[in-house]
Amino acid sequence: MKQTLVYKILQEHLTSGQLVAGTEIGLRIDQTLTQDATGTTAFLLLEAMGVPRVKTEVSVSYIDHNMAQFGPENHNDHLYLQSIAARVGAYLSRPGNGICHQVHLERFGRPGRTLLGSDSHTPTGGGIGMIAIGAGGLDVAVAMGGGPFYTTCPRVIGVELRGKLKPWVAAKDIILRLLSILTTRGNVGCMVEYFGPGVASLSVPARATCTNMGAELGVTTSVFPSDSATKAFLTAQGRADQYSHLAADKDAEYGPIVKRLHAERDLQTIDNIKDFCTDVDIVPASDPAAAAEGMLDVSFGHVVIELDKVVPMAAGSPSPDNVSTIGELADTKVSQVLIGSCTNSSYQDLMLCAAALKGRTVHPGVELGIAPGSKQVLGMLAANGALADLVAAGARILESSCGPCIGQGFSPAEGTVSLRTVNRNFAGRSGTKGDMVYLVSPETAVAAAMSGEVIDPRDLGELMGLDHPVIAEPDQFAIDDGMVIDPLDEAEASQVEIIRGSTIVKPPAGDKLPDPLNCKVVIKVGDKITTDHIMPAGSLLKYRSNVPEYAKYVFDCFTEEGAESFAERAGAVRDAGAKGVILAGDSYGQGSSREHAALCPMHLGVGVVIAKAIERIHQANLVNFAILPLTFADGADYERISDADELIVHDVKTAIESGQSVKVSNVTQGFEFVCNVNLAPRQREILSAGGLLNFTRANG
Ligand code: MIC
Ligand code: SF4
Repeated sequence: MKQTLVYKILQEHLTSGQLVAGTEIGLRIDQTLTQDATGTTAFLLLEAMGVPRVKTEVSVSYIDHNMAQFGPENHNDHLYLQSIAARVGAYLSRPGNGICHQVHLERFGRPGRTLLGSDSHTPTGGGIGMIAIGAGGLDVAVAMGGGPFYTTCPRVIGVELRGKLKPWVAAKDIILRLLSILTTRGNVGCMVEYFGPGVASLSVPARATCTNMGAELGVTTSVFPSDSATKAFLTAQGRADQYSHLAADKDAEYGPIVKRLHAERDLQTIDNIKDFCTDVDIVPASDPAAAAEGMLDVSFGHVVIELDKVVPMAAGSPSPDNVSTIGELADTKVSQVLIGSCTNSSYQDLMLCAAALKGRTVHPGVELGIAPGSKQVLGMLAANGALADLVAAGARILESSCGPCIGQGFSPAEGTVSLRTVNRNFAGRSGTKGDMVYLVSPETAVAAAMSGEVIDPRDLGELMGLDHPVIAEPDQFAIDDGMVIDPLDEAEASQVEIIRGSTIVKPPAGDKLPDPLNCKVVIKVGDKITTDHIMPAGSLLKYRSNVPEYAKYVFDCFTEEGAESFAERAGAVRDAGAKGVILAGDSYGQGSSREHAALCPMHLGVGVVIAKAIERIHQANLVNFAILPLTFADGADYERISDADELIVHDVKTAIESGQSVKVSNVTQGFEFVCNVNLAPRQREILSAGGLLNFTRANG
């Protein structure tokens, strides 16, 4: 059978199961990546599992998120991470070396390998031909200990690229176009595979921009073939020996992919699917209740994007799929521009900005911040004079870290527009309530920095006499791994003392769920609730290593001033001997991999999440921390349940062990409803054991 590239790499790493879409498979993990905001928990859990030494080919612990260092917490984390990496045999990328995904691509990523990272943008590695997956820290800890990673064998969404991008149009515009077609919803259980004649024209950093933001589609990962562009990149990184050619079999088949969409509400998406996909077929939803609500099953073969026809795009708050063309936003006044993050901070990206800004000054109405993705990028810009051009133009050079992308500084003023090359624009993520953040390419960002408004970068020639700068890929990147600490040998490692500041608190393990489960709704939230809503980052990120403290801020964005917080309400339910319930709409838990969005609610006594749909990484994190994830059999029941209703989930044990559905009584309102139990076999075992930590301890 002709195989996709995804299936070829999966096949080579299969430890259990078969490559049948929708079924559970176990994968051998070659490499892992952690970052400090999720890494402290991952390593604390690794310690709790009693794993003395990592067993992967490469495990890298990055320090790139918590760099603001207000108070001792961040530095305490850094010292812990450095000492534990030395103890267990992991590489440590020191603060200042750069953002995990950019550095991993430059220095460690390898075609055909599997990478599991405790960060949702780990799929960036797909740009170099890896199967790179984001997961919770506990899953990554298991992989560091040599355990397989379990996931759903994917349906593969083929994205055929044809032609070549026009000047001033960038990889970011490709992925924004794809987001407008596939949206952030309904892609759980899929992986994206790029193929076709247009692939060759894209460099590895450009491909990595597409795979990075594949996370926003909600797919498990995205992958590009490994070809001469990959070889050129690896050669320029001094790693030519790590190249291997990888591609799907000729005529490999993709799809059909079915998306359930609403005939009216999703009209634009349906039109986009018709315009950009092959073999489109639209029928009423197979489920009669859904069909009655106007839902359709829209199926297609694969997506086709003609690169020549892609135009500059932007995604406006509060969702990365809220996409329009730059033309539609023309003349919008811009007060702030940020170029950086793991999406668009490569050497090529920043060289383009430097070339555009050379000899000019940032518009007086704009503050421009630039955060180079890595020490390598920053060093090269410094060496070739581009950094001086940026500084001369008035750019504020920020450190090579996540920084503003995760709300750590550089927040925009109220009521102003911020154009950012980052990948997420969830409400308030920039640190400002009611923010208006547009996700754009570096080309569009720099055009706004110069003009003070949203303009189509293709007009820069006419408006400012600026020709499109052609940035050659370097034959040789500046290679200096001095900020990476290599693993010690076993004898030396065993002597290392682990440094634990007082702000590093052992995370709680889960508990078995009672049967029947008496519970109470602590919060009712709507659709598209992201992990940023559940567990805010920004200035609170420093509490990541201290669950009891961090848990005080669960769902903080929904607490009115002076009102009881979620933590207080959940605590009261827990103290009364019941479990808390989180009630949610569609796409619950979108966004990051942060397991604190499960761990902190668990600490507060939450035992169940009932939603219309739950996103992949978050669903896995809930299970890992012994919270039962349920979905409504009939979405209409969501409307019938109110905040503070008391519920009883019946036959919990059977539901967890083998049930496909479970009966729930609403005691307060006196009715019953049914929920689906969508658990893979191994997840059932984990929940039965009271969470992954207990399961791993019991099963070695
Ligand atoms: C993010 O982009 O939201 C983060 C911060 O990188 C998270 C990880 C975290 O919350 O620490 C992610 O994407 O997984
Ligand atoms: Fe860091 Fe932002 Fe990338 Fe997350 S999305 S890893 S916060 S740069």
